[in-house]
Amino acid sequence: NPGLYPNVAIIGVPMDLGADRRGVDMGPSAIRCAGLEKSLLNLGYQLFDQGDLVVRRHAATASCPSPQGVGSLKYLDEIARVNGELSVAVDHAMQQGMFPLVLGGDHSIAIGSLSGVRQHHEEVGVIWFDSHGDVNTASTSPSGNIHGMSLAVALGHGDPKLTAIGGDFPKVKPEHVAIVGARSLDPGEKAYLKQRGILVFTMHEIDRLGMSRVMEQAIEQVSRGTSGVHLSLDLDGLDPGYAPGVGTPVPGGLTARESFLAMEMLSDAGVLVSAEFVEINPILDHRNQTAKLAVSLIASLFGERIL
Ligand code: EXY
Ligand code: MN
Ligand code: MN
Ligand code: MN
Repeated sequence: NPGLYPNVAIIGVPMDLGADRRGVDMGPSAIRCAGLEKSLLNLGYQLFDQGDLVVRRHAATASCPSPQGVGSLKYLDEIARVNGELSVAVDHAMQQGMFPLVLGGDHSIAIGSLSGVRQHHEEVGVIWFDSHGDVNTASTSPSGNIHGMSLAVALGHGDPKLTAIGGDFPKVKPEHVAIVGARSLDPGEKAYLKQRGILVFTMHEIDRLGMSRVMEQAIEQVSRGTSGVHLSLDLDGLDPGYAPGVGTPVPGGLTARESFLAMEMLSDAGVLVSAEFVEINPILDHRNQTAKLAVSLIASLFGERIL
């Protein structure tokens, strides 16, 4: 079932400078080793694996554990540079009629993905699947880690080196975003989300309504007035029981079944134009279980069904 996009461009981004803990830079390898290619080929897709972008680490940041970066925006310059390249890579893939499937890497790479998609869709819908909101700015961030700021940057709030990537304008509008799975929001993030009326399905709503109704409403919200939807899936949206290999695990998360249902519903809606799977940390994983789960989720998103 190749669906709408028979050609898939795979773009790896071995980035971990947006997070405090090293290891998510190995995410793209882990996902490939978990059998991504075979799984998508079996579904009838043509794959164009572009390999990995180059993330520069000087000797100090390459050590493990990584030394804490400094300032309110750690490793800003390199993160901005890589996201600029990612934006171009996503843009080129879409220019060639391919579906960009971006493999992270920490969640700061959503900045480049969304900037690239925005070159092709003036109004982009976003499903932000995450235990976090990632809407901090330098002034609200408790950590200075840019992976906790990427959605705010896409909405136009952040350092100009990041918000200007791919053009100095917001890449996404607040009414075109739905966050699914939230359960760890900083005080400044709560204020940010409320102020802008952003649709957030926390675990509370998911427990009360069920994933089926939540995804119906989320898809409806992000499809209205947009020409395409981007899925930004942070594996820490799932409960650490299912996805232990993530940079910042948060208990009380989504089950595998809820997550599969979300992928199937999104796939059935036929609105998706791009996707990214981020924050897999193989160092913390058990026998690549989290990357394997990611590959299964990707297969569901690309149309795999039981019958
Ligand atoms: N909200 C916290 C911060 O900004 O530091 C934690 C962010 C973790 C971000 C992860 C990837 O989604
Ligand atoms: Mn995230
Ligand atoms: Mn997260
Ligand atoms: Mn609109």
